[in-house]
Amino acid sequence: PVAIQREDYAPPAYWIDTVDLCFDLDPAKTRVLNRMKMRRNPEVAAQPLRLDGDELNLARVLVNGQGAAFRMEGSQLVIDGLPDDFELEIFTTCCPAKNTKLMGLFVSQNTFFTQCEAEGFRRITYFLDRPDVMASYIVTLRADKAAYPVLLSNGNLVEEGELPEGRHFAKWVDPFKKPAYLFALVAGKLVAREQRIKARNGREHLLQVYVRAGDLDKTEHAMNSLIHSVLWDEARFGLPLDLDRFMIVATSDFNMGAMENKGLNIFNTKYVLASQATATDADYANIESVVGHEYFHNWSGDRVTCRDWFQLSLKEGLTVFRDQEFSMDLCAEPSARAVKRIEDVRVLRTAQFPEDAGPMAHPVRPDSYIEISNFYTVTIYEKGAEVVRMMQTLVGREGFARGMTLYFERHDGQAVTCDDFAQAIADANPDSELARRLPQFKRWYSQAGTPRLAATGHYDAEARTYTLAFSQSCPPTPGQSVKEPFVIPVALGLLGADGRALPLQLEGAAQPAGESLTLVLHEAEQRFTFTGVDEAPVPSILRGFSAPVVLQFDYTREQLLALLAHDTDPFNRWEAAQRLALGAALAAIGDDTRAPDAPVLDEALIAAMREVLRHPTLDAAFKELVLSLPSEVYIAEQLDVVDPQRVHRVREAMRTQLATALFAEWQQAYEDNKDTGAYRPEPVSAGRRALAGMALANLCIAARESGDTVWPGKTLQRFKDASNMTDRFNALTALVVAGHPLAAQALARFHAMFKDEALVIDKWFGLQASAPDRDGDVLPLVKQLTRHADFSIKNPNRARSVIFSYCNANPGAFHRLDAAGYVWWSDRVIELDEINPQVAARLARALDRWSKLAEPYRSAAREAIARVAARPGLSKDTLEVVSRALA
Ligand code: HT7
Ligand code: ZN
Repeated sequence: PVAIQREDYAPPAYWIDTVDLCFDLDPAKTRVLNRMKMRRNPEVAAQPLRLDGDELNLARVLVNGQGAAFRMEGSQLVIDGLPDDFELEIFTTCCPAKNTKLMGLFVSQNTFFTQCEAEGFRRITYFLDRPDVMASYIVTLRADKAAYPVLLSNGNLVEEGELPEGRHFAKWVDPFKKPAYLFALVAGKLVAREQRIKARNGREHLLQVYVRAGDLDKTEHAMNSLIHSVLWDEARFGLPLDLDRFMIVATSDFNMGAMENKGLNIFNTKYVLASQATATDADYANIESVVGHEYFHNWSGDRVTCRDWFQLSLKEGLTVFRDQEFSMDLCAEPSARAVKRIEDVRVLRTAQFPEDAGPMAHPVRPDSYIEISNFYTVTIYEKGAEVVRMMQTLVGREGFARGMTLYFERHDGQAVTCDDFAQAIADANPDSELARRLPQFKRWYSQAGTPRLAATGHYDAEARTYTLAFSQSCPPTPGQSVKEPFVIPVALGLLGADGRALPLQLEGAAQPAGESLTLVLHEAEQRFTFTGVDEAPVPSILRGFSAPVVLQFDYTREQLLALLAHDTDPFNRWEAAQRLALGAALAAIGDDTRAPDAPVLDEALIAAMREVLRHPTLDAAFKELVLSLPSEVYIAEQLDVVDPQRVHRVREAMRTQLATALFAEWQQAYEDNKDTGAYRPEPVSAGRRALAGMALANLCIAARESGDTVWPGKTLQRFKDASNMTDRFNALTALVVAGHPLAAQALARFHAMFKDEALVIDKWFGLQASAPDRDGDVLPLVKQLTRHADFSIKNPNRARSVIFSYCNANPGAFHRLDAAGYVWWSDRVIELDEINPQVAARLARALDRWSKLAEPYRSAAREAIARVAARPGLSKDTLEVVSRALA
């Protein structure tokens, strides 16, 4: 397969002004009549028209109503000798029932859905399937009325009626031009929750959430999230809803989370359906943020879209930033905002940092790809959001809002680039550090890899100065051996020995800053001196995680304990605990003489954790985060050579130690937080449920060690009595994680209770596949789960719940000395590749970091990847991933 290069971008040779599509929907053979008004792009040298197609049956091609000569070049339909303006009519058929790739037009539970981003529209009809070709769409859907009573597409319903033989039709007109990737249709037996709202600007809208009949009672939260999203975007950025009707439709077969088709968002059921009996607090929070994310795309993605797919982060990074801000702004308490920020950083560091250090590392704006679906990554999304966040830090919140206004004014209705976005934010803030250093700032778009920011502090007691010296570097990544310095905003404060914030007077600055200030680094090495510093301070650097870098500062344990006890910046307070726990883990992992049951955490750290757990004013969600140990993946990332079993054993030892040493505190935390009253999925009570769940898990682990049966018994009772899924699932998890014999009956009961709730059964599978390994028992269990009557590898959610949970979320069970986990992984990648290459390629990434593994894991992992790569007929999706891994 050939790699597409960003540098090769050329504008299209033809434009499509209007598209009139008529579908005769039939699962076995859907007929698609596509009539386009097209014209030559006068700015491009004359050339044949090349239309993209994929797995289509072509029946007819007419140019201006006449049969036309055409030829096929690979999958492209090529027509020569076209006039400057013409009408092109193409008639094709396709088979949605056999579409297991879930791209283009497919059937799920007797309902038709589409997925066109990035290149799915070409599986529906021949087209200029690229985001810079924007057209007006008129869509007519025809189908059997009894089987498909609801017929939906983008925009407004302008006509509907009956047809002979029990069929009916609906005609939709989208008032906005759009690229093909935003096209959508849905047809099936669906019901809708409806809400009419009046926006701040007075315009009325109809909001609809479509689901299968039995699920209507689980749509209230999605609808509320949508209403909040509409109001928030108007209030925060002045961006109103531009449609009379905005629809969300849920499907249980979907490759990703959701899709922002104009006016007709299609969602994975996982991000729509919630009731207190079936969804956890995390599910509720995810629904809020994904509904927000897709809605915010209506401007950042739909009104202003990407010129080409290399610019994907233009819409995805910006929209993740917007959904993160949305979720934070919905938090009533400032502490809940901080918790959300910590959670977002945790995702970045455990998923994006490894990506940036591995074979799939790529810049936020990549330079080349073989299969664009492989680039819907945490780098494009989460790191892209951090780049936008740094822009906001550099221009201020109001300045950023001004920049957004300018961006949408300048580019409404256009397909643009990441440069255009950064330019608009800078132009709206000409006196900002961003505007001053824009070309350098944009290295965040062009250079891959996570920068290392090394800092040292020097206190001069005589001169009463404190000097911070910074040096930045960035490791090489595939295709980029040398990196230039980045612009790095570093928010910081200084603490005195008693925890007080020290005043900040930067040498050379006219005014003292408050308790926190932001330095803007731009050179490889820079020093900053603070004057009037009366004591050796503890520096709190990179507050709020002000840049996506690895901060290397040689904190003493005492300094970290001081930050954990006193920092007013919640992020760095949490970070101090993470550093302490990480330091202990790394020391134990590196100690070859360590006895298997030797303690890992020292008394001072346990005492500090005890303080946090007992703290009278800290909120529960924050406590839960501080008490959460760094994940095995995060610990492994800090090592040059990883023995996954050793990492697993050390982390388990830490967990057991925290569970037993803080037994009394866990009991208290459980008693204090177990009753949260009538269920409300908001951050404060969710935090209390999370802490109660963590306490229960620790109490069950401690009970395992002591032989106590009281807490496991109480946990089983809690599992049975719970009035919401969060409490029930936390209790079940506590029994499973502790490996208690009562887990088996709880799991059986859970399955029986929820056998008809697919999303809950996904949890049931996922929990077992991610359970801690005891003597290699998880792989046989996972194999057994794939033979369970409820398992289907064709359903992406179910495949993820078993296969991904095992391969990606259970390193202690996956990395086996006998390599059986890797062999099983390679079999599943190969099996999935024939069904759904996108899902297969995601799974193929589970061994991205193979070259860091210690022997014998390293050789065995390489062999398993090579086995996949050698498979004849592999999709380009999977081939790109495994080839990069082996390169
Ligand atoms: N923009 C959406 C991307 C998406 C997608 C991409 C490839 C294959 C299937 C897909 N489904 C949705 C999702 C989003 O970021 O909002
Ligand atoms: Zn998105």
